[in-house]
Amino acid sequence: MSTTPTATPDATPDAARTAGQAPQRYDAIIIGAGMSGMYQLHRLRALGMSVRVFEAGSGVGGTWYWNRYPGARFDSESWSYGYSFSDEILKAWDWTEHFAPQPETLRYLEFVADTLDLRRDITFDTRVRSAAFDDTAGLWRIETTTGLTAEARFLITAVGPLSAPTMPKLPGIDTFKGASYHTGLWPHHPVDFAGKRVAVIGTGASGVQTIQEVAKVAGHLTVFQRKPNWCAPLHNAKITPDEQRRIKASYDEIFARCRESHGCFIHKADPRKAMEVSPEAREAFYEKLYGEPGFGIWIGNFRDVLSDEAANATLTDFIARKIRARVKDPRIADKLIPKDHGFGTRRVPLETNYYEVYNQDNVELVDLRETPIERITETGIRTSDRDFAFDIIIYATGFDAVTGALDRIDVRGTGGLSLRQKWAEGPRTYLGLMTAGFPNLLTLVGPHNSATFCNIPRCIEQNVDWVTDLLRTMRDKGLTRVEATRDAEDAWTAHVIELGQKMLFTKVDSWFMGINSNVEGKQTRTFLLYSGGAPMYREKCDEVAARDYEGIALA
Ligand code: NA7
Repeated sequence: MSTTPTATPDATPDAARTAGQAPQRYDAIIIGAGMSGMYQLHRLRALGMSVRVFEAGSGVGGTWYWNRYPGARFDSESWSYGYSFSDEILKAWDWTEHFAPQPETLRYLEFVADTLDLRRDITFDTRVRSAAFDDTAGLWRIETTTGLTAEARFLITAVGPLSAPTMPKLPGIDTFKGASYHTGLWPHHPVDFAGKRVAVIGTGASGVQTIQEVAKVAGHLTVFQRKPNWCAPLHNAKITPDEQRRIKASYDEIFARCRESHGCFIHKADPRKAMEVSPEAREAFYEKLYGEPGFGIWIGNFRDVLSDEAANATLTDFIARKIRARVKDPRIADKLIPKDHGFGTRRVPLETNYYEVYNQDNVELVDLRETPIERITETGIRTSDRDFAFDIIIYATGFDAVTGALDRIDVRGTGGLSLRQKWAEGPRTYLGLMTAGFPNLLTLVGPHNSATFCNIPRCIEQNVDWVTDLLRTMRDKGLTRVEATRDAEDAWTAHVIELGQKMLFTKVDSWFMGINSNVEGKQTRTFLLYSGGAPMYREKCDEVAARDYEGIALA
């Protein structure tokens, strides 16, 4: 597949010298130069620590570096998404759209890297293959795919929750003679769809964004849908100069509002329950939310629509009617309406004219539950029903979520304990930031961490600030080893699972539940998120710190 971006080695001279030689020693190693790795580097450098970031890509940006597929953009309001910690950056950066497209977000992150002079401590084009803790020396040693080795007291993973792309398990993928791409490994060169026969497999958030864009120019687009998702309108718009001024003047309020809301979005759940209001008032409220930008319909809705089945059914029915009204052919509309889960119980893709795409003559929907794909052929895709010919196949088939990027590194704790094995039945963590048996390992945006269900930079800043405070405390007290206790880990894991049971998310298969049909061992539901909300999570983290890092053995 022509999916891997061209690698331009950009390793620093210092790190390059370590290839085949004695490992370079740092105070901390960070894996990943996305939003969390960049900010963590900045904070630790300010503590006076020596830090090296290893990044698989050729540039900064993580998610926004890799996901260059057509139509990729925020579902968070741009002005609520950027880093909040630097007035200089906030003042200097102008978002052009309320929901910025990927190229703009990547430019923003490059601008941050320049402003903070981050690149000098990042080794690019270098994927960490293994990390092992040497108990005697109290050091993490890492090996990379380029042969570099390095060691550090602390290992901080900033690998992202959706960064391990997965291809479908289908025979013949390598035999296809046309071009094929995974949305999460999109090439850096432009891809021309004009007049081409294009297939998209997958209808999650990435598939929906891709489909609505490709449908504008493709000669013919065939969408291969296994399960439909409930989508809602994005209502994006350009930011006017007046709005720009207002945004810049109100960052404090914007971030304060985010801090108070469950997922750190500007949308706060309505304090009412769905059944407390009349059917007319309910319908009017749903209509209002459906007409507003962003995730309001999902997370700014009645407070019980994601936890109470009857409440959820009213919203689900409303959205189903919207889909029927927007898609002309009732049989196609029916295929686009999920029957096995309610609205919002899986990640809601936000869309712009997505449903109208299926009214176009150049677009066809193939329901894989009726006619499954049998194989990829030299010329296209064979389903149980027929052979399709394509010039381009796009795999929008998602990621091995949250734990997947960590699973791809051979992480070994004390006594050679493998993280992959420890988490084989589901992750066990303390605060989603640590796991017993792996001293001095800190997992930013790890499983069971509120950052996995969040307007993510808001939670990233919390994660990084907390970790930085921990390392500063350790330095000030002359401590060198930090590890979650088994008891604390057991209690946190039980707390995460108990909270999850109250939510409808946990009754449905999705990446929230660690389900990925293309990855062995990921067919059993295990809740990967933290559903207590960012404010409660923050409070718990702060309590732990205030109680001298309760539940954490410091030595
Ligand atoms: P998702 O949301 O995991 O979606 C993946 C899609 O690919 C989904 O529709 C899957 O269908 C489909 N899929 C996966 N494997 C196959 C096979 N083998 N055959 C057919 N269809 C398949 O990933 P996205 O990249 O869209 O979004 C991930 C997150 O990134 C998103 O939630 C945002 O937070 C950003 P299924 O539902 O499993 O039947």
